[in-house]
Amino acid sequence: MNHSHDHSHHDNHEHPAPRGDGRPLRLGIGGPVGSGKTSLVAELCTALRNELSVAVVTNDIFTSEDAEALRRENVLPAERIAAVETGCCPHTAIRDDIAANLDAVEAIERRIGDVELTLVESGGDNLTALFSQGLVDRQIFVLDTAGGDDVPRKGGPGVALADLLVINKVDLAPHVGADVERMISDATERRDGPVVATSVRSPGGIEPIANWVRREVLDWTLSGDSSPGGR
Ligand SMILES: Nc1nc2c(ncn2[C@@H]2O[C@H](COP(=O)(O)OP(=O)(O)OP(=O)(O)O)[C@@H](O)[C@H]2O)c(=O)[nH]1
Ligand SMILES: [Mg+2]
Repeated sequence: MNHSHDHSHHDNHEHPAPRGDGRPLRLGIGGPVGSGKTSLVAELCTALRNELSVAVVTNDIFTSEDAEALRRENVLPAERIAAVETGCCPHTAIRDDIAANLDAVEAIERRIGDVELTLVESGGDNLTALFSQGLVDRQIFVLDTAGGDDVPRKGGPGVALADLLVINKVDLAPHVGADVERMISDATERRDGPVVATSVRSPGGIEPIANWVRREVLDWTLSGDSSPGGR
């Protein structure tokens, strides 16, 4: 683990109330099926749990598999992980009909009380799935290096508009003949925001993402910005 702090876990200790008017930063994690969203959430929780109070809401169509995987991995105390079974297209549940997700987010934030960062993992979908700004304040879009190195060039709202674009599984590039440099330059051409190419499951691979999240949480709490989509 890479954190510099060495506090005990959140299940044992009280946290100072968040600053600003208190609502946690809600961060959506979207991207195609299997690109590494749950892995990113798991590694992010592990990297940040000793410095921030974190909660997670996962989306699956018919099951709560992702939430169960996160609980099995012990990335957070079980009560900090909730599942929404959307029963419909994943993009609908995060973009158009967000009530179930918003309920789950508000319920877990209320129950835990001191949450500073709420992660919402979207069900795996296609390149068009973007979160509603009524549900999350910031969003990360996760692409799979092994999913084809022409994907960033094809663009789409996730690639263009997410606050952070992650090109994940670069460790697989040599095995699938993917040109990571080209993926980065194609992606950079299609967006204004940052691009990170990494392998979240490799040692230290989550750190560039964790650093971006740390800055976003700090900005959020300092500005007290709790307006939907305030950026
Ligand atoms: N080689 C490699 N494999 C990875 C990496 N990140 C995730 N994986 C693997 O990719 C597979 C899918 O990862 P998940 O994290 O479940 O992906 P997901 O986007 O949550 O999948 P859905 O929720 O089903 O859409 C798993 O076998 C992971 O272990 C990585 O950085 N490198
Ligand atoms: Mg998942």
